[in-house]
Amino acid sequence: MTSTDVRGLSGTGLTFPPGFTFGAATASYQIEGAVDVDGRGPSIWDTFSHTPGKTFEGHTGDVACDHYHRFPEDVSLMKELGLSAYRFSVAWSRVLPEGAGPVEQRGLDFYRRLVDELLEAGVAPWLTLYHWDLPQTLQDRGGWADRDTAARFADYAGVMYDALGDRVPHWSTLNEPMCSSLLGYMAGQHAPGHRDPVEASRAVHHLLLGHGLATGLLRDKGADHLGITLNFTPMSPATDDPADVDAARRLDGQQNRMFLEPIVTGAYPVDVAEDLAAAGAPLPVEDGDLEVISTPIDWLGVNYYFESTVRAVTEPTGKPSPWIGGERIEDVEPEGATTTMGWGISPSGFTGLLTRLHRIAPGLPLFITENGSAWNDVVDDDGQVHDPERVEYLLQHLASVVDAIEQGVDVRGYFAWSLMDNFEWARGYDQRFGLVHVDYRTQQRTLKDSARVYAEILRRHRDGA
Ligand code: IFM
Repeated sequence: MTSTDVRGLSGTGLTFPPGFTFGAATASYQIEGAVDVDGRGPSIWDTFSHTPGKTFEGHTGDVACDHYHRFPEDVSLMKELGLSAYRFSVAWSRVLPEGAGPVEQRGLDFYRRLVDELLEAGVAPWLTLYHWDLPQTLQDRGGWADRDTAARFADYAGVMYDALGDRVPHWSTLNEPMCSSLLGYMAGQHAPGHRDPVEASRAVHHLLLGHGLATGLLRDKGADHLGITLNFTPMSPATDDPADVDAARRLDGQQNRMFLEPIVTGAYPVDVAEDLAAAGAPLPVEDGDLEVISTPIDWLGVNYYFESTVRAVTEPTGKPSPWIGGERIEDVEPEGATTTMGWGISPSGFTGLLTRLHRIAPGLPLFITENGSAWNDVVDDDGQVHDPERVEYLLQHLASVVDAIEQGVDVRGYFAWSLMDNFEWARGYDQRFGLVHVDYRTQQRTLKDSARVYAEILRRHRDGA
């Protein structure tokens, strides 16, 4: 892609409302490295990634992108791209090495320096308190299956707000509680690697409870731009056979509605609560919990990657499943091209999702907190990284956001996943989602073509072109 090609974007029709936020996102364990530095305590992802057989070729986040030491360079890249915002997460065990108790000032100072650097560069910090790296000490006491973890999360949120509330305007409690609960405690594909429906159902509820407690506390401390990020996957039945239709209902319930509805309506969907109870894993709701969980938020973070088609099968699939009571449901292979994650590409599903969310929660502004794709990126002989598939994915999905806005959906921002290639959890460094290529041997950063395209879109938006 040459600069002339990039300038040829005028035909894309990508016009966003004034003030629209454009950013990129990362997460602590995926980029920071420095796991033994400055008093950081271990998290469940240290334990999991160091357990043989859990991640691709035994990859760990020990070094990752070494962002802990290289953040000034990374912030310079953000400035060069013209990002107006940067979404990052805090490693709880850097700040509270045991999850609770003494604060590690050196860990807190790292985030202070990062925030200062961002502000200096004119990039607004969007802070996520929890992106999956639970302190191991709390897991040893039961993790998210234990109700007390919700209270510990709120305490940690308070520590962070006291330290950074004066300089960080945008706060988010959790990233994708679906993954923390159902991938971590049901499918066992993520830390802590358990396969227990009762623990999984408890983790769902306690994550949401932690979100509500933290939201209330931060609000009392003065936060006025508070949200949560949920990951949504539209689910369709493979056929109109009632068994397939019911499979799609169940998975839509556990993937999408089970997390959204308690927050925006103050109740779990009745059918989902019944499914979980029938599977012997009832949601452990106590009096008053749903009032806490539905503490008002100011915005909803939406992560979207792909749509799923599902069908019912007569025998259990025998594969680890994130779905409670979903042993007889399987995914249908996506049609057409897939990313290297094996995910289908469906920009129209994105518009459909956004209009649906707007119908369910009409007054709630939406921010796309993650969207992106993984491809086999290499640094070419010309020293550049040509990633036409990611460019196309980006343009198509931005167009879907524009479509949704034109249909009246209140979308206020878009964060690309991810700023740079990083540790893709159980898939290790095998999957590259970045706008910026990272050579993990040298830590050299190289802007991909998609980064240049994104920068050009942002420039045109800023200039009102
Ligand atoms: O890398 C992850 C991120 O941590 C959470 N959302 C999905 C991304 C791609 O799998």
